[in-house]
Amino acid sequence: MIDMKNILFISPKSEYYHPSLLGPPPLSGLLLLATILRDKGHYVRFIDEIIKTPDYNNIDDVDFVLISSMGSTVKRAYFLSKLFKNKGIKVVLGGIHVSFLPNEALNFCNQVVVGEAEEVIADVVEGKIKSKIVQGVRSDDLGKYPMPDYSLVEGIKKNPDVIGVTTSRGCPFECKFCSLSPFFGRKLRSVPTDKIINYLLQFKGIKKLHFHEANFTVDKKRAIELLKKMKENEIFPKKALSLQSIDVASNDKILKLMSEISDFYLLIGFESINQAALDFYNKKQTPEMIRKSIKKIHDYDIKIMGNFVFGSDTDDKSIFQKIVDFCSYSEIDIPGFDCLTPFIGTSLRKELEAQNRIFCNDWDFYDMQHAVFYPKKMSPLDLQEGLISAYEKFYSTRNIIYDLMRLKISQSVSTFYMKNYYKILIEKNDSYLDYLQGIPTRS
Ligand code: B12
Ligand code: SF4
Repeated sequence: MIDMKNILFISPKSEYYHPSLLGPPPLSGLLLLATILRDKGHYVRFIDEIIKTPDYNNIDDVDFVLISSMGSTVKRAYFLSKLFKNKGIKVVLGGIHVSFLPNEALNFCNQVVVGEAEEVIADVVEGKIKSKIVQGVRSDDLGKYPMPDYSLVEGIKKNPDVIGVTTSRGCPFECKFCSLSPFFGRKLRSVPTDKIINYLLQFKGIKKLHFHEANFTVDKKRAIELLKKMKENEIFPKKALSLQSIDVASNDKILKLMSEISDFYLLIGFESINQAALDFYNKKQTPEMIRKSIKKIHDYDIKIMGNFVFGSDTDDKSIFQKIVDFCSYSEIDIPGFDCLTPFIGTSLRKELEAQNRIFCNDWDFYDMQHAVFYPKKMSPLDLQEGLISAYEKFYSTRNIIYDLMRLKISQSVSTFYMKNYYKILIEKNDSYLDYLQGIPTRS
């Protein structure tokens, strides 16, 4: 017989606007923890602040508050943490940011779980683990955990329009700026495909299915098996999105299956088309591989959300126009532009810290949309303005008209929507530009 606890889960929303916040699924890792505790007999509430934010002043009847964190949401997590701690309620923090900075987090909460929490979370809320910093466990057997139960999310539709599922963890690569391989490790660990299929059967014709892992197709055999079973079981989401490296393009079977199953969007970190920058990022790809992969993926009528990072030691002010031109002539469907960001836990951060090049440690701005360090060949203001100019140039009225003239209707519609999203992002960042004006140049 367990001592049943009332537990409130919160997936916090950052104060700043991000285009990716438009209609995304709740954080599946946090929801998985809620599902585990519910299955153990605890009473759980799950708030995703992107869906709804209740008046927390009216919430006193809980024993524990469990809050997640990534760089851009951690200040909100700390704010909520203090709010509940002041009411005498125990607060536990977890997630990628606090896992690398547990001592910072302990200024705001009672306990911090470092890393993956499935194995320890019940013992934490049941009081069997009392240490302030709790070490999580990287289990090889992901099949023993339940799948996240979306019905726990407050305010979500009975048949949600969008869900996220994490079918594997780990990525064998070591890109310099990435916190995922330090966090989940380089070894790939997967949920058994039958378990995923059983879960997805309840979402057969869902509007959007997101695969949330770092690298969906890194194990080609597994990806083929999963996609094949989706096809056999008629699991045909209207749109599907997955994150993976460009080697997906080397496998025709995967691309064919993807094109048969859904209107697939592949989010791929191209990062640059300049070999020196790719080498700086430790990205195991060449501009030639990037060009070929785009062509191949498009041959299967699959859409590409290509991400590019600005600010490598080899980038000067000419990089922004070069990347925008590349995106236009290679017809990347939805390019995303990022500032290189020294996230906690990355080798990039260690390198820039050693060179004393980080001037901003306000985590609100660790969202890949703000210049927070001194690039080598331009100023932080140049980097910020260059990022904005890339958005303005690619998502422009001129490009919308150009696509319409070539009868690329869906492309012009998505450019139109993205133009409006990014317009808001740019407007909201005016004060950051003012701040950067005042940053002294590096001697
Ligand atoms: C889904 C997702 C989103 C969704 C989030 C939906 C939501 N409702 O918040 C959307 C699309 C909105 C999104 C947006 C952004 N995201 Co995002 N996102 C992800 C993604 C792809 C999957 C998360 C996931 O499900 N992981 C799998 C689960 C199993 O892992 P987990 O969430 O970490 O949870 C485990 C542990 O961390 C721990 N845990 C987690 N929370 C808690 C809480 C407690 C109390 C405990 C005890 C334990 C615990 O236990 C879990 C199970 O083991 C990750 C990449 C990844 N693969 O993780 C990026 C990632 C988290 N995002 C990232 C970024 C940068 C962003 C954006 C800033 C991008 C942008 N420029 O727009 C925005 C910011 C949004 C914001 N809220 O401010 C970075 C964060 C880097 C960092 N170190 O901070 C990541 C790591 C991707 C990357 N580029 O490297 N994102
Ligand atoms: S391929 Fe993607 S997930 Fe893997 S280390 Fe590089 S950036 Fe991170």
